[in-house]
Amino acid sequence: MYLIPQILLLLQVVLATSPTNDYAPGSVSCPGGSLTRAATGINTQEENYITNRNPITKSALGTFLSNAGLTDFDVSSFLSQAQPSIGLAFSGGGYRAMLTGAGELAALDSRTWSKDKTLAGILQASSYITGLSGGSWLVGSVASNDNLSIDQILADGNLWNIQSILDYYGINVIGDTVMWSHIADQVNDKSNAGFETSITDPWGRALSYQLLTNFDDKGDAVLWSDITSSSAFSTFQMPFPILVADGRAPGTSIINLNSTVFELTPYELGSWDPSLKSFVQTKYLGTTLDNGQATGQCYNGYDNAGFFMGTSSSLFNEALLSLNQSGLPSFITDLINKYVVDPIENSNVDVADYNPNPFYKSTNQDTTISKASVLNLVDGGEDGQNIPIVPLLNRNVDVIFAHDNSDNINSWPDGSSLINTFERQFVQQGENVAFPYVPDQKTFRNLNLTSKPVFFGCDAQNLTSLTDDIYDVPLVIYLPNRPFTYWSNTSTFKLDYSDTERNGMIQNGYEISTRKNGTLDSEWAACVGCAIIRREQERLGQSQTPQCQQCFTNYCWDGTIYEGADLGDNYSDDGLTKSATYYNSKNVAGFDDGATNLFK
Ligand SMILES: *[C@@H]1O[C@H](CO)[C@@H](O)[C@H](O)[C@H]1NC(C)=O
Ligand SMILES: *[C@@H]1O[C@H](CO)[C@@H](O)[C@H](O)[C@H]1NC(C)=O
Ligand SMILES: *[C@@H]1O[C@H](CO)[C@@H](O)[C@H](O)[C@H]1NC(C)=O
Ligand SMILES: *[C@@H]1O[C@H](CO)[C@@H](O)[C@H](O)[C@H]1NC(C)=O
Ligand SMILES: *[C@@H]1O[C@H](CO)[C@@H](O)[C@H](O)[C@H]1NC(C)=O
Ligand SMILES: *[C@@H]1O[C@H](CO)[C@@H](O)[C@H](O)[C@H]1NC(C)=O
Ligand SMILES: *[C@@H]1O[C@H](CO)[C@@H](O)[C@H](O)[C@H]1NC(C)=O
Ligand SMILES: CC(=O)N[C@H]1CO[C@H](CO)[C@@H](O)[C@@H]1O
Repeated sequence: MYLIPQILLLLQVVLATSPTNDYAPGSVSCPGGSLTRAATGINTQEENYITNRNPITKSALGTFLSNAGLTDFDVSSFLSQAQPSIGLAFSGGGYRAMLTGAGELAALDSRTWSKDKTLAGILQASSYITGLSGGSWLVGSVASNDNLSIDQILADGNLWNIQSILDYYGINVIGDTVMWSHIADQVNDKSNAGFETSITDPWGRALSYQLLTNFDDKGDAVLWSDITSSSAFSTFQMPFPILVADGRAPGTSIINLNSTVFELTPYELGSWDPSLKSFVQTKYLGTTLDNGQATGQCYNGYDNAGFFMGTSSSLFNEALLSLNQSGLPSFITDLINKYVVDPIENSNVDVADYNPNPFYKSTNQDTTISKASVLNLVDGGEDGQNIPIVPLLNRNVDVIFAHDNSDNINSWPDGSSLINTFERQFVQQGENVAFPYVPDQKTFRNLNLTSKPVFFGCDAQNLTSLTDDIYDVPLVIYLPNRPFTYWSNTSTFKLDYSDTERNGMIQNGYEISTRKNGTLDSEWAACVGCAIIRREQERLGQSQTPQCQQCFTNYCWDGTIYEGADLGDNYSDDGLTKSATYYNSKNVAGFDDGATNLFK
C-alpha cells in the first residue's frame, strides 16, 4: 500500500509542463480571448473541481461525524439535506508555522499512522486548503507532491530535510557551492529569456531544495499550475490549494486596511479586493498583456511552484543577504549585493517582481496596480493577516480551521491576525467580506483563548449588524500554537532544525489539534463535529442537540472582555496558570511525557 504515493510521484514528474523543461518560461501559442477576467464569481474550472469533489467530501464527512461520538444526532438524515463546506487555513511564521502546521494537518488526515483518530478524516472532508509564508511551504509542498501525507513525507526522508536552508549540504561547502551555481544558472536562464528577476527567484529556488526535492533538478520546471494534472487533483482527491501574497507599491508599507490580498491558485492569480477585482490565468503569467490581450507571444512556465512559495514568503528574502559569498557565482552575488548596497533596493528586499504586470491597463478596475508595468507582490503575512482567511471568506465556506502559528508575543500568537481580518470588513478593501466578532489581544491572552481551541461566530443570529447574509459568515475554529510536548515557540527566523527538533514541533502540532489525543476532552471530536454542522443547521432551522449546546458553552467565545492584569505565559494543560509547574526553560522535547507518541 505504501508504494502508491511513490508511483504517483513518478507520474507527476512526467506531467511537468514547463515548455523549456527548465526554470525559464518558454513561448507557446496563445489560447485566444482574454487571459484575465473581472472578479465577478468563482473561476469556472475551480467551481467544476468543487462540484466534483463535493460527493467525496460529503462521504468523508459522514464517516467523521459517525465516528465523532455525537449523541442524539442522525448523521445520514442531516447529510441528505446539507453539505457543510470546510476550509483549512495555515498561517505564516517560518518553519515554526510549517512544522506545527504539519502536525495539525496530520491530525486531520485519515491516512496518518496513529492509533489516535480524534479528528482523522477532516482533511478528506475539506474543500479548500490555504497557506501563506511558512504555511505556504506546507500547503505548497504537499499539493505539489500529489497530496503526500505528512508521515509519508517523513518516512520517505527526501523532503523536509531542513538543516539550514542556506546551507543545504551542511558542512559540505563544495556541495553548497554546487547548489548555488545551479541556482544561479537557473535564474540566469530566466533572465536571458528576457524576464526581470528579483531576489525572490534565488530564494524560491533555495526553498525548493527542501520542498520539491522529489523532482528532477529540485523542481526547477515544476509549475503551480501543474497541480491540475496531478493524480490526486485530477480525481478531486485533495482540497483545492490556495497560496496568499500581498500587493505592495515599492518603498511603501501595508497594513490590513489597505492591502490587496492576492490569491495564487493552480488556475488563477489575482484579487477580489476593490483595488484590483481581477484574475489572470496562472499558467499564462509571463505573457505581456494589454487589458488581458496578449500583445505578442504567449508564455508558459513562469508560475514555478518554488517561485510561488517564495513569493508568499518573501519576508525571508533577506536571509540571502547573510550568505557567505565566497565561492558563489557572480550572478548570485551581484543580485544580492544590489540589495546590500543600495538603500532603496534594500527597502524592497522583500518584493517579488512579476514583470510583465498581467493586469496592465486592465479595465476591470482602473487602479494603481493596472497602471504599473511591474506587479510587486510581498509576503502574505505583511498586512498583519497572518492566517490566510480572506480567500475562504470569498468562497463562503461554513467553517474555517484557523491554524495560528504567528509570532505576536514571545513567538506565541495573541489573536492579532483574527483581529486584523475582523477590522478589515469596515473599510473599503474588505467590504462585502464579513468576519465574526473577536475580542482584543489582552482578552485573547488572559481568558485562555490562546491556550486552547476557541470557536468564533457560533450564532449566525448575532452577526446581523455585520451583514444581511449571516449564514454566509463562517464559524471559525481557532487553533493557536501552544506548548504540550514541545516548546514550539521557536523563532520565525530559525532556519535550521535537526530531525529531532523538526519531529518535536510536528508532534506538538498534533497535540494542539487533537487536544492531546482527546485526553483533555473526550468529547473534542464531537464538539468539532458540532461546529462543522452548525451553519447548515441554522440554515435549515434545526436546533442543536444538548451535547452540542454544551460544546458551545465550552468552546465558544461568549463575548466577555478581560480587563485585569496580564497573567503571563505559563501554560497548563488546558489554559494559562500562575503555577511554574509546567514551565520548561530548556527548549527540548519531554515537556509532558504522557502525550501521544506519534512519530517514532
Ligand atoms: C490524496 O490522493 C490519494 C490518491 O489520489 C487519495 O487516496 C487520498 O485520499 C488523497 N488524500 C486526501 C487528503 O484527499
Ligand atoms: C498603507 O497604510 C500605511 C499606514 O497608513 C501607509 O504607511 C502606507 O503607505 C499605505 N500603503 C499604501 C500602498 O497605500
Ligand atoms: C566562507 O566560506 C569560506 C570557504 O568557501 C571559508 O573559508 C570562510 O571561513 C567562510 N566565511 C565565514 C564568515 O564563514
Ligand atoms: C518561548 O516562550 C517562553 C515563555 O513565554 C519565553 O520565555 C521564550 O523566550 C520564548 N521563546 C522564543 C524563541 O520566543
Ligand atoms: C449571541 O447573542 C445572545 C443574545 O444577546 C447572547 O446571549 C449570546 O451569548 C451570544 N452568543 C455569542 C456566541 O456571542
Ligand atoms: C510563570 O509563573 C511563575 C510563578 O508564578 C513566575 O515566576 C514566572 O515568571 C512565570 N513566567 C512567565 C513567563 O510569566
Ligand atoms: C484559564 O485556565 C486556568 C488553568 O487551567 C484556569 O485556572 C482559569 O480559570 C482559566 N480561565 C478562564 C477564564 O477560563
Ligand atoms: C496513540 C494513542 O495513545 N492513542 C490513544 C488515543 O486515545 C484513544 C481513546 O481516547 C485510545 O484508544 C488510543 O489508544
